[in-house]
Amino acid sequence: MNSLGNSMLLSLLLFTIGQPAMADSAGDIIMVQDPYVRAVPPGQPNSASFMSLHNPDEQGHVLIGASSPAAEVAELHTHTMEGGMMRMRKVEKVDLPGGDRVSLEPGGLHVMMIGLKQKLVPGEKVPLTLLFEDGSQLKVDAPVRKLQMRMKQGEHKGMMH
Ligand SMILES: [Cu+2]
Repeated sequence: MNSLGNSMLLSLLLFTIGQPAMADSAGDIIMVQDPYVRAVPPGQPNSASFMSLHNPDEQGHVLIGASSPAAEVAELHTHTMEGGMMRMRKVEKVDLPGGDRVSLEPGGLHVMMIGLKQKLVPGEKVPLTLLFEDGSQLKVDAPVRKLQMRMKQGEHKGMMH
């Protein structure tokens, strides 16, 4: 084996040994409340999942990604206003400050599920794995839920002539 191969093997070994103890990992500490995945019509390639993340720890933790067997790719996204338009963009991480709660909700932060590999049937559960900066993971089962479209303001029936 050449020296490059040796050093790669060594760093792999060090990486394995250097794994943080799981006892106080984010995956053990962070509490996920009310996770759900948005039901989408058949043929729709993407969906999103939402939840509330509570960090009861004194120190902050960081969500850096997610994965799900239901989608090719899962990305952390947020919504921003750009030139009067709501746009989604990918974020590299979501900070979870100690003692605080962060909501992933429609119109804000969400886990984007890109390239759906299965139908999202309301009532069924979709496994979702959250990945944290310390290398730990947290698995949740998120039920599929149909989101009601919000009534636009001013859409009431006109009674005046
Ligand atoms: Cu998105």
